[in-house]
Order: sequence, then structure tokens, then C-alpha cells
Amino acid sequence: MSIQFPQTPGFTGVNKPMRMEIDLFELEVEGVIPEAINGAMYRCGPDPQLPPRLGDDIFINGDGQVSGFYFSDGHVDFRLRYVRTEKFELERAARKALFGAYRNPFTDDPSVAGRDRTTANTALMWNAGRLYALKEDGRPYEVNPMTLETIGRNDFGGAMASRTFTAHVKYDPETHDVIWHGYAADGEATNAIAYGTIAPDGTLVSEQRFTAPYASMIHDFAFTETYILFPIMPVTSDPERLAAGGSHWAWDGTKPTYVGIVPRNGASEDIRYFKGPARWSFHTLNAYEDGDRIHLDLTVSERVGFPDIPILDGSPFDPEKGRSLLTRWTFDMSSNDASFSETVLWDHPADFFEMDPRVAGRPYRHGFMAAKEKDMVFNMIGHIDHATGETRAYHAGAGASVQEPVFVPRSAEAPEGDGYLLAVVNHRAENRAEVVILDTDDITAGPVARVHVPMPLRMTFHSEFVPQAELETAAAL
Ligand code: V55
Ligand code: FE
Repeated sequence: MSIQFPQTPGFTGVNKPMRMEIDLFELEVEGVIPEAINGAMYRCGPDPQLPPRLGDDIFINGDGQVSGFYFSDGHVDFRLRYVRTEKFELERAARKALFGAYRNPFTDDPSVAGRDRTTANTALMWNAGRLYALKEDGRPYEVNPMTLETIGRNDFGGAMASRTFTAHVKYDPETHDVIWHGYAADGEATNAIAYGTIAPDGTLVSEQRFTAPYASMIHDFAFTETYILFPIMPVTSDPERLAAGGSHWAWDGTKPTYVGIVPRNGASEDIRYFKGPARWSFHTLNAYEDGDRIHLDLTVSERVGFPDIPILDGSPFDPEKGRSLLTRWTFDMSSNDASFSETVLWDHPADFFEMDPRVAGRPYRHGFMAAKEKDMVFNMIGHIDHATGETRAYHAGAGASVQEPVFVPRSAEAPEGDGYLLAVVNHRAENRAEVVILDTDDITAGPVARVHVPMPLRMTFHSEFVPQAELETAAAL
């Protein structure tokens, strides 16, 4: 019996599965790591444990891994572990893939019917001194923040009705609540949306429901001081397509975009829908209120930006229409008009946003992101200053690719956006990676320090920085 990964683009080149768990002690550091940077920079991403059941697979279906760069007084250690999801453990015991296509249980081995399919491969949540790996089709998996060993799935003590939980939780900087949602809350391809808050002590405080106009991927969302915003865009799911073994998602450009806005302290029945032409957005940067208006900053393209998602009318992927630019949508809550305005903020494709968490959901000045030239991989870190409209970029160099940056303030009292950006830069051709540390004062000046990793790292999705003081409080629990 041969055991081999397919020789397809999803499993070769930069997508070659690495399948390693790693402990690296005392990474090489070039330059001096600023004193402010003490704590853990976590990343979450997919890496298939085993060859796929169906001969090929898409990147976003890989098994979740969590990694951490641990910064302590100028020293850095690195650790990487698989998340021991139910899927991971069942397949490891069988020494083969038992779960089939991304979010399609109809393609699974009958022996795993009804078992947890989630891969915990997208992003992290830090709440009540605990770290969780998240994937939007299931529940969070808790991992030990220091060892990264999996502790288990968090079912909120049975209190949560939603079957799903977003990968993109939001943290309110004043209340320290987590704002969450779950789409497909009643099961795959349903248009039930759940949302609510989790207290700083980890208790589920609220869970409300609404029914979206159609079943779609609500990968990210946004909040302000008094509202929660749900972008509903035509990457749609269909139970019949699933039963036929088809793709979970398809782009249906005949459908409009809706943005559902609910009051945070009200009922889901108070939802107000704004409506616009079909659009796709992967991630939001921030949202805030400006009198009666709400601004939502997010990346926007005319059509889905993901080549793996088929177009319902059979047309091929179009990189031009899939190009995502940082855009501002503005909603006027004082008008009865359901339309909203759209302004492009930067003409470089950008995504994987970061901001100063102290002003999340509030008027803010600085946005940070991964960016790129047309049709390349993300190879720059971008900075937009909304006060001046100025944009700046750090170019990581020829052949390099960058991952989502995290922001660390220069001090607790530092003004908004004043501090450092940390980002993984991959140098595939040189078989290495690094974490660059940029001063937000001028990211074009290049890194103030570099942390070297003696191997390339796979592409991950999202990052989270947890300060040392919070890690210590957690360890004392
Ligand atoms: C995305 C990423 C996912 C996923 C669904 O659009 C959507 C991005 C990393 O996993 O499951
Ligand atoms: Fe995401």
C-alpha cells in the first residue's frame, strides 16, 4: 500500500504538508527586541495530518495547528502543536483520513457519522486566561497557552445552543466581553445565525438568534459601541449540493449583499438590513459610530477572492474581480434608505488586518495589514493613517511572503497605534522564516529586530498577541 499525498497544487510547493510538531529553544535574534515585547505571539493555521480521503483537498480543510513565539526579556522560544480535535484523533487511530470534503459530512467514512468534523485551523481566542483554537464550523478547542497541548472542546457547559462559533471573535476594550457569532447555527447550510457575549470570566452571558436572508459564509463581522454588524454576501451553501457530494460553497452573484445591524443591548428582532450589489469580503478591520452613521472598514472585492470556491454560473475564477481592496462602507441609521456608500481606501490588495485593540469598535486612526502588488502573494506589511489618509508599506523582499501582523503598544499609556508590529515573513527559496519587528512610527524603515527560524513555516491564517502579564495571571489560575 502506498501512502502518498497527491501531487496537486494544494499539496506541493508552498502547500507541501510539513506535519511537524516543533520545539525551538533560544531562536537567533538580530538586533534588540524592544522591552515592550514580552508575551506570546500565537498563530493558527492548517496542515493536513494525512493524505486526503478523496484524492485532493482544499487548503482551508487542513488539520489545525497552533504555534507560539514566546518573547521574554529579549529571548524567544518557539513551539508548534497540532490541535487534538476529535477528527485528528480518530484519523490518527485509523492511520488514514476518515473525513472527506470540507464541511461535507456526506463524503465521510460511515464509521465517523455524527462525530465532530471541525479542524480548529483558523484563529485564536484568549478569554478568562484560556487559549482556544477556532474554526467557524464547530466549537472552540482549548489548548494550554504554554505547552500548546490540547485540553479539549469547549461546549460552554452545555449553555450554548449554536452548533458553530466564529473564528473571528471581537473583544470590547471597555467591558472586556467577547462578542461572538455562529452562522449555520442549526447545522450546515442553515441560515440560522446566533450571536452574543461571553464575560471576561468565560461565562456565556447571552445568545440571540436571527434568520439570515440566505445561507452564506459569515466569515467575519464587526461591532461598535452600540451595534453588531453582520455582512451577508453571496458565498452560499445549499443542502442539495452537499447531499450530492458537491462543494460546500458557491458564488451566486445574482444575490445582493446585505449588512444586518443589530443593537448590542436590544433584541435580534430589531435587526436592520442594508442592501447593496453582490460583494465579497474576507475580513473586517474595524467599525465605529460617527453620529448617526456607522463606518465599517473591510476588504472588498466584486466577486469571491478564493479560487477554490466555484462560481454558480460555471464561469471561471477571475482574479480581477476577486481582487480585494481596503474599503469603507457607511450606513446612515437616521435614514430609511437601505443603501450604503462604498469608498476604496487603498489601491493595493490588502487583508489580514490588525489594529490597536484599545480602540476596537471606536473611532480609530491606524490600520495595519498584509498587502501586496497585483496578483502576487502578500509580500508587504501596510499601514494606513485615517487622519492623514497616508499609506505606507514595508516590502519584505523578493520571494518573501508575509503573514498577518500583530500589534504591541510601546507602553500601556502610548497613544493609539504607537508601538510595534510583529509578522512572520517566509523565505521559501532560502528555506527559512523570520519574525520581523517593525516600529509603527515608520514601518518603511525596516525591522528594528528580526527573529530567525531555521526552516520555512507554512502559511497560517490568524495571529494573536497575549502580553506576559496576562500569561502569568493565567498560569496562577
Ligand atoms: C475561510 C477560511 C476558513 C474557512 C472558511 O474565507 C473561510 C476564509 C481557514 O478556514 O473554513
Ligand atoms: Fe479569517
